[in-house]
Amino acid sequence: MHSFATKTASQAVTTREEIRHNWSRQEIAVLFAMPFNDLLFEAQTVHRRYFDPNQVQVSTLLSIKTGACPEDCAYCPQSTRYDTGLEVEKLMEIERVLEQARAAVASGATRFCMGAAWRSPKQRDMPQVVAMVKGVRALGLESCMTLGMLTQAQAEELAEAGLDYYNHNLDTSPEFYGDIITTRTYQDRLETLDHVRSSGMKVCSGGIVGMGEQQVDRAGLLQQLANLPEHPESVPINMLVRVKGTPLENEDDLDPFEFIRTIAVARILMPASHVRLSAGREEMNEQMHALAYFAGANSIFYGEKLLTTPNPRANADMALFERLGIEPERRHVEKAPAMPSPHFYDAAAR
Ligand code: SAM
Ligand code: DTB
Ligand code: SF4
Repeated sequence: MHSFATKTASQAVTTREEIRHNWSRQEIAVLFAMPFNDLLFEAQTVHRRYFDPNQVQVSTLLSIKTGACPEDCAYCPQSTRYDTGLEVEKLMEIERVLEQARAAVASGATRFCMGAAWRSPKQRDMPQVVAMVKGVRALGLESCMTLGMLTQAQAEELAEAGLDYYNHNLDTSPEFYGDIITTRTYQDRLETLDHVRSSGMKVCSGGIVGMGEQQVDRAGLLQQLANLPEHPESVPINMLVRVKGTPLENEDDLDPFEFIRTIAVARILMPASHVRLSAGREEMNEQMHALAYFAGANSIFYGEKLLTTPNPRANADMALFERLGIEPERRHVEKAPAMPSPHFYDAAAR
């Protein structure tokens, strides 16, 4: 294993333009074990083949139905099983959702994500959800929803309404999964992803780190995602937000460099996907954000709140972008440029 890690970085990973779906756990373990600088250099090298290294996509997130969820996800403040003091809110009126979407347009976001604390959507809620998708798209925003498990028919209904992305996370490795959730299986999650993909929507799927899992579980999560028949277009990497009242409230800190390694390995395994620095940013300083962007993260949730927990203020994110020479991505890049944008060379010449 060590001899692999000491090869030059460009020998260590994929050949140019190669997108693979057959990563072994051992190969991924080797990436995690690389010297930190080699791993980051490799991740950044791969990143530049597919993306402008100085652009980060920004999405706004809105909770359209909050709390009272019947599931038992051990990390989640919205499960009805844990006393987290959360105020329960029923499905939001369409006009209130659109007010927030207009504010997102004004703040420069290009994607608007709506999340509901459901195990899966009820048929009676579908017309309201469909109207939200249509309204958000009419404002020129890309739309994303995360509503829990979907049947094939529900996925098709959302695709038909124009929903661009569906978020459904695998959360962790198949082996660790049972320690975190018992009310739905890993296979249930894979089936929802399959329904989303076959309905023609884009897939957003990732997981959470810092839940007490081992490195082999972080490798296992990324292996599952990278070996899907098509890579998810977006891969959110959440750092656990420890919420009082949940079973994971006293979980130990994850080594920050291990978090950065996870981002870098995700970037290498899924070179053309947006890797999203998701929950947990409130606990990360500017240096940590900068390292995550260097490791290949190129998407964030933007705005003061995630679903129920705080997020850095938008102006703090923009101030950091400015200091790092990063611009918000204007639109989703279907096929990324082979070379950095002209902006990259302008910045380099300064
Ligand atoms: N109820 C739906 C579901 O679980 O599929 C959608 C909403 S759920 C809140 C979306 C995702 O948020 C979860 O899959 C999990 O990855 C993430 N999440 C929830 N609570 C979190 C926490 N405390 N820290 C980090 N990520 C969290
Ligand atoms: C995802 O992977 N992270 C977002 C989004 N998908 C919907 C949610 C993070 C939630 C963090 C805890 C909260 O704010 O309730
Ligand atoms: Fe419910 Fe989703 Fe939270 Fe699990 S993660 S308890 S399904 S809202």
